[in-house]
Amino acid sequence: MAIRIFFILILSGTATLFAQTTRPNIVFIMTDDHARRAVSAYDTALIRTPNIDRIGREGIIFHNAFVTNSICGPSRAVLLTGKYSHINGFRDNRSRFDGSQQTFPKILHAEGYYTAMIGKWHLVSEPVGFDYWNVLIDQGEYYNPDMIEMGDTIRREGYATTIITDLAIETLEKRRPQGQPFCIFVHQKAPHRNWMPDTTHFDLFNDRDVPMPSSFYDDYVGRSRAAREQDMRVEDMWLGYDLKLFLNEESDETGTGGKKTTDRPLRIEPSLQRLNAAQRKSWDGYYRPISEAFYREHPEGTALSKWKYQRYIKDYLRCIASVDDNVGRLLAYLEQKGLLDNTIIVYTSDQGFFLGEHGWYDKRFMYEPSLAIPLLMRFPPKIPAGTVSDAIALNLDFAPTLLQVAGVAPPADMQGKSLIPLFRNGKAKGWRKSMYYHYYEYPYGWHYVKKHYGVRTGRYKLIHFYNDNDEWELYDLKRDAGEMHNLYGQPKYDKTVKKLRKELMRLQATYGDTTAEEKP
Ligand code: SGN
Ligand code: CA
Repeated sequence: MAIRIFFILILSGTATLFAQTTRPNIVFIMTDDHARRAVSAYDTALIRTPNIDRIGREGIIFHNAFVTNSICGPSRAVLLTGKYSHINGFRDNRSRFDGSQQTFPKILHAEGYYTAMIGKWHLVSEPVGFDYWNVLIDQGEYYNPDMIEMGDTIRREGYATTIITDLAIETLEKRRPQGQPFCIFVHQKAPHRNWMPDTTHFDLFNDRDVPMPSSFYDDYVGRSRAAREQDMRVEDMWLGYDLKLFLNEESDETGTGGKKTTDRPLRIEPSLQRLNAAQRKSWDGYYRPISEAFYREHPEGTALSKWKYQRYIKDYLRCIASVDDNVGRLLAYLEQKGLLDNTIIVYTSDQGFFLGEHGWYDKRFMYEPSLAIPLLMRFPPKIPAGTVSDAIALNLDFAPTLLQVAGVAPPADMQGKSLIPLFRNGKAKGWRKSMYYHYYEYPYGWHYVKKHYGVRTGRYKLIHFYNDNDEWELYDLKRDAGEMHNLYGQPKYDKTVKKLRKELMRLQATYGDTTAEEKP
């Protein structure tokens, strides 16, 4: 009898141990403002990102992944809760996350997962539901950032992308209890404004110009006031802060610059004061000659716009090069520790970004460059290598997907769908054919993008801008991928509009969104 009980104990102990050690781990890598076309798995025109690409090549790549509200804090709140902004309460970057609500890291933690959040947080309240957290303050700094480690603020010397990756590796190596499954969030600041590259990446892209999008000089004819009245044109970027010009006159910062009007020494922009002596030396070595050439050549008109675009896009891409290197380091670590294949690795961004399309930087609009996100996942037990999906995937889906991967049933009040049915071959019967979007940050905040909501199907997009205007836009994405021709109001599209409005109302009812100030 005693022997039998002993065996039962051993067996059940082994079973628990087995279940625990084989429950998959989760590594969720999210960058800040990484446009889909700046990942070479999607488009090779801008940059090579071999390490990010590897995740998709050995797993699945989603070609129609979108966010439900293209701005930072809101996107992160959707990730954690699996609920739309009007439900989780975080509608724009002025909000404060209610950490007492249900989140999927909290559920995983309760189910025995070790949970860690590292890097950009941007939800104002303290992280809840993590065994370990170490986050940037607000937007964070690229160089020598201050980070809050479980309540203590510590300055970390070095470059943010590398530091965040180091902390992630250190957490996996030293902090996490062995034998317990883990879920770690690696949230980079890069490539967020003001696009400060690591000193090790200055030499990239110096030998060529990056192609400018054909819509760079967009005149917004036929589109809403929202498109015309935003404040996010590359042409209006700040010369010192955004474009790293050493300043001659105070007015150079937001003016169009061009001529060196006095013989006063060129001054560096105040945000660069954080750099230590070695970083500063390297920084000055690269940017000072650029500033001197600028004042020598004083570009104007289109020459100035082109100069600004190249300065912007090259620094943006250099920040991504560093992200890619660090993704490589993290993958190599997991591989070396034998963790790679029992871990689901997700690579994504908190939203897309304009890389000069319509003349813009930033995001917020429901237009494709900011609505779409890169989304690649690797998980050999469930995802065959080389899987491609055209299905509409949303950031709303991350929470239920990752819970299900961990063997936990997603709570019924989560509004996303598990992406697991798409893992086998990128398709699933009865999958959603449309998505709902709602953006709120107006008239306060940055860039003055008017409030709007809309619906996107495989082919069409209908947007309603409201609040201080009441305008609609309709795009046929098949014929007009660049969203240059607003078809709303053309009689030939009346039927399409009617159908889309019906779908919009259906989605608003499904998700319980009564926050739109004017209903269609
Ligand atoms: C900062 C940026 C804005 C940007 C917001 C929101 N200005 O305020 O350009 O739109 O963040 O970005 S900066 O001068 O501080 O760089 S988000 O990704 O956090 O939503
Ligand atoms: Ca962002």
